[in-house]
Amino acid sequence: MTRILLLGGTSEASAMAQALAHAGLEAVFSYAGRTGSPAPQPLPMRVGGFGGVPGLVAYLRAEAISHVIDATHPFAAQMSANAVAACAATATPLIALERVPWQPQPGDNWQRVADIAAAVAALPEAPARVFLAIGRQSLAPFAARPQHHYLLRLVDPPEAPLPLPNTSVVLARGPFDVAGDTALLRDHAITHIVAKNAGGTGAEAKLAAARALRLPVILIDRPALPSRKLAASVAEVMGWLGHSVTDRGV
Ligand code: 3Y8
Ligand code: NAP
Repeated sequence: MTRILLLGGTSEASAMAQALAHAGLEAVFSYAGRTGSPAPQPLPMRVGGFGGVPGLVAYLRAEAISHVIDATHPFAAQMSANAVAACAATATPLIALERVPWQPQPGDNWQRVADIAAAVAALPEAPARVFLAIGRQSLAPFAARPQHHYLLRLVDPPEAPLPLPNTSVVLARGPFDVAGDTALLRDHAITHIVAKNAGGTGAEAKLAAARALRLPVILIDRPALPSRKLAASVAEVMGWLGHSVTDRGV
């Protein structure tokens, strides 16, 4: 009896959900509940944490989950680590739908850094205008560099005061496009971009915009993850599930 838990929150997860629904497979789409109104999905959804590894183990057993697909963001390291541990503990087959990191192209001016702290350290001393395109959860470390003006792009309006003194905030959910991101960088006279090496297409527009405007990018490498079975495409995951995406003749 196939009953799939899809750990979501990315464009790839949304594409995966379409394929599972199309194949008529029983599946549940899981969001952490980070945003106020996450995009609807063609599958039953659950929202919120499981309660660490024990909570996920209990969920897998209670819901008789037969397969787990981890299609979370490459920076959702805790969720991915918990999925590896819980699936090992319950002998539940697990596969991660993972997008490859972005690679520099001619004209890119990237400085690769290991983590958020290294990104803070990589900013110049002289006041700059920084597009801090890393969301909301990792802003506090940049308060160590209050001399810069920070452009923030958030999904929801901030509930608490922001930890940075000198900011502009735009609200947007993405996926983003190059024309929009180029206009954004120009309108805010941005001199530096800080981004996570998320990979995929939903967030890469700012890199193309930076290339066009010849702006430097401080690019944060993704955290290390425990080894698990990987798939690079929805079709590969469907093959793993023993169902071809063309199962229904599409
Ligand atoms: C709640 C679900 C889809 C999925 C769309 C992708 C693309 C647009 C680009 C920039 C970078 C950032 C951020 C980003 C992108 C997609 C994808 C992606 C980056 C939603 C979503 C949820 C989240 C959570 C949110 C984080 C934040 C990160 C914004 C929905 C829209 C910066 C990551 O306020 C907060 O707490 C936001 C938290 C985790 C990173 C952070 O630390 O702040 N994503 N993003 C998911 C859940 O609850 O489980 O609301 O509909 C999903 C998407 N965000 O179906 O089309 O696939 O990557 N998301 C980064 O890459 O740096 C924006 O602005 O250029
Ligand atoms: P994280 O730090 O790896 O996870 C922290 C905790 O949040 C997890 O231990 C789990 O709580 C809960 N959680 C995370 N993802 C979940 C999911 N899909 N379903 C149920 N619970 C989940 O996670 P994060 O980096 O904050 O990312 C949260 C969500 O946003 C994920 O869906 C991710 O795909 C999406 N997202 C993240 C980023 C990013 O930059 N981090 C970018 C785009 C999208 P319990 O321990 O209680 O189970």
